[in-house]
Amino acid sequence: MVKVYIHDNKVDSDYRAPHNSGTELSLDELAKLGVIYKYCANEEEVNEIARQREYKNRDVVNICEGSFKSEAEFNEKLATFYQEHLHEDEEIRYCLEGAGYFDVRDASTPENWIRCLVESGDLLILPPGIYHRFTLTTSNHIKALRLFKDEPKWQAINRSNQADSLPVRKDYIALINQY
Ligand code: KMT
Ligand code: NI
Repeated sequence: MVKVYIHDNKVDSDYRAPHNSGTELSLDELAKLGVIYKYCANEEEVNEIARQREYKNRDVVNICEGSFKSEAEFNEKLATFYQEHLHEDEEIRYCLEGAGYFDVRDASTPENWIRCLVESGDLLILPPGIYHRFTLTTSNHIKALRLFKDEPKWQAINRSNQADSLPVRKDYIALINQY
């Protein structure tokens, strides 16, 4: 079961630490950011969601130090995932093993991050245009299923003025303003 809370915004310690400010959020509050959480007991349940939402591709990522050629490559990958970014497509991630943190930007207090701790069985649906980032926990391992609407390719657009003015970003702002 996912755990959702406001990140303490402290940058002076390991970003893989929990950084729990002590303020938890409900799944309803998370849904107001357009983020949907589901627990899936098995991959069949994930397949059903993928079918309903017309997903065409997927891959499995195994992120731990041993799965990269060098420590430098591992650190580089983590740095990429931890860069604040958005996607033009919806992002579905299903945690198969291990754990990870998906941080999504709060809408009412945009300097805040909402941290979602996912573990085995947790599935998150991030809407197109939401700014987010990802990192491991101190256990340093996640195996996750990544679902792609179309191209089996991970395309991230880092936060910038240009990203802010993309139609997908404007659509996202319009979406959350309805809640
Ligand atoms: C993303 O878009 O931030 C990711 O796909 C992170 C890696 S999935 C565990
Ligand atoms: Ni992403």
